Amino acid sequence: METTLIILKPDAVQRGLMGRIIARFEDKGLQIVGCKMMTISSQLAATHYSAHKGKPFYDGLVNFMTSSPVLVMALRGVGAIDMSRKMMGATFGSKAEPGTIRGDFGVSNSFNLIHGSDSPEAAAREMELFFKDGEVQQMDRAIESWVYDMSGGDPE
Ligand code: 3AN
Repeated sequence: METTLIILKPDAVQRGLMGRIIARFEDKGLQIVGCKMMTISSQLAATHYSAHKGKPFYDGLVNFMTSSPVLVMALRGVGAIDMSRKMMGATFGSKAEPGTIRGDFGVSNSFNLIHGSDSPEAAAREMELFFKDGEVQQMDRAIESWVYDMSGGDPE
């Protein structure tokens, strides 16, 4: 099982898209094990996006991400990191395929609605940055054996 960090960005929150985006992940079978609204500080945005420091879009990105509240989510599932990235679609709303979150809900390149960790290393780092101890739940889902084939012992 993997746990990935998803951020519904200020545009998704302001446009009232949280419910529809969350529903897509729940419909898919991914489990929400952490969820909260917060306003990202400049310091946290700088740490989170440190790989992009110096790029032409960096200042705009930090301003955008700190401009209004976001919703952060921890999503758990087998292959949750790649699966949620596929569901998000390409980085730019103008290029993202229909059927993806960015492809269906946005046209902008910089206001692209959602962030998702892009590797297991990034997921571990980002989960630590955005969630404190005790904020991510360990819970058994009653329907787990209908979401996954558990007949071989491992979720399949
Ligand atoms: P993704 O979110 O699809 O993983 P990254 O990691 O390449 O994309 O970029 C991180 C964020 O930086 C993107 N979500 C997007 O908001 C912003 N970004 C990346 N490239 C550009 C760009 N050329 N112009 C404006 N914003 C960009």
